[in-house]
Amino acid sequence: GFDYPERLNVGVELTDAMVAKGFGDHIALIGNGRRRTYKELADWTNRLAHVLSEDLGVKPGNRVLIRSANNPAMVACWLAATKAGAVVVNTMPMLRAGELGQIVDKAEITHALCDTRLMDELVTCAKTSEHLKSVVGFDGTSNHDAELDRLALEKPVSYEAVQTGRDDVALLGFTSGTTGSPKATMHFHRDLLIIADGYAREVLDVQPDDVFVGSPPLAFTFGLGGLAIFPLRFGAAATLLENASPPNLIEIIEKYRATVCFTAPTAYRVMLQAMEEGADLSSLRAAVSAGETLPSPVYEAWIAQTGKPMLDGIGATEMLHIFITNRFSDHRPACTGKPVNGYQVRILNSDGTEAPRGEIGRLAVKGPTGCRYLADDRQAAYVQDGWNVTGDSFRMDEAGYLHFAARNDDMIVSAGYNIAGPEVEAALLSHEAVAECAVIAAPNEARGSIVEAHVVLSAGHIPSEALVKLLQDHVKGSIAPFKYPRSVVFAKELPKTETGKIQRFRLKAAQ
Ligand code: 3SK
Repeated sequence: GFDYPERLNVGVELTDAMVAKGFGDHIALIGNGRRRTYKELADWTNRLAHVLSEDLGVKPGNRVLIRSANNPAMVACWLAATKAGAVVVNTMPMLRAGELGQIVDKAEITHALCDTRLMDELVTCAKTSEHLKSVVGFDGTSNHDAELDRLALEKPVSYEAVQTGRDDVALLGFTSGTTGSPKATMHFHRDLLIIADGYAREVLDVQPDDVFVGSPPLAFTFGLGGLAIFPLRFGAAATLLENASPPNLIEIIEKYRATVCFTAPTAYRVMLQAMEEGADLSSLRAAVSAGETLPSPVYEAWIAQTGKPMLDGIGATEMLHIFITNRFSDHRPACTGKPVNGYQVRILNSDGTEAPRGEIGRLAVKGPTGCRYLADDRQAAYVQDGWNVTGDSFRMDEAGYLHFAARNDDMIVSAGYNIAGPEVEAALLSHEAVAECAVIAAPNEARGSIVEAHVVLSAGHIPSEALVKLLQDHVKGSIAPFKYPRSVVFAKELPKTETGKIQRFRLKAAQ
């Protein structure tokens, strides 16, 4: 189990406590052309926390929204607000006033810290909000040229942090899903350490000389864990990229000899190509893939190129971070591995009973983190009998390994057959003509639904009827023939979220 003192402030644990442990001179954050040590980060966040408590009037428990791209200033604002006892909501730069408004209303946000380059939409949102009373700008480029930075420069470098309880809420993670209004998941101070002391210690064995890099936004708990909490918990360095496109990721890995990368399979595919063209990514010792199913060809090619496994894992905003994963010494293709220590899983039938081994069912999980929706009736559906019933269908094999089948929304029922869309995608991806694909259900009079594949072709291949037939035959030869895509649509690109997840619902909506 995890044993933390009753009084615990995760903002302090990741900064001043690290200085006290002797990491003061280690590099903590790299970004926007600067490197900052743990001592500098502790001082910076203490000055900012003074501003929050004294100038802005933030009280413990107030909800503070942060709006920024990934950069060191965003990390500093998050840590400072946490030290001041606030409950933080990190948000993505792409959100518009309407989406920000939903978050502000749901979380009853009173204060917002915003990169000055992203003020407009937040100011528009603040005009109609009954809760949001203060919006203060910070300089995301770290030139200390905005109101928050100027106020902070006047403050002392030590700060008496709010003595939060280990079970006080520290973070609200928003998750939108494909339908319905956004849900806010509440996470305690201890939860933020558990994901580091659990997954990151057990699976990644993080060391102080590690350098982290990756693409998920800090607004997504996958990014906050992988790009801030994990490195800072162990005295390692976090590189933060405002634009984490695959070419930028590659450049930063080469420049800083990054050792741990958190991103989605799409970016790893570009890295594989870049390595073939001479990029030196040999510093990477851990390539974590999540957020989207890892196609076997990408996993196999990574091992062939680097001699190291890619670590596929699955997490959920509700659970805070990854709870099932492959390991360096125990990994398989088309397999998500086994639960992280401390987590238990079950595969459930639709009536809630446990499915027999080998059968596909809903993935339920129980462990040291779990779902607590803020003021939301959907809590009762997500947590049943102490089990978190996720939105994913999995199969557990005889040896206890878990195999992803589909998002529950991605199960296709065609002429009475249950077909997992991702299984068809994996079959298509194993053909050299297919660079990317997404499989959805298309309405069909005779069969109810048919399997429809949206395919982006690899360089050198052009759409044709003959290629459709070739791909259909390829699927029939790889998996049970009834699963083949009766419709194949060629596309230049697939709709994706900022975190690289394919948005199948947008393909469905366009039908
Ligand atoms: O698998 C995911 O999508 C996820 C969600 C939240 C946190 C971490 C992960 C990997």
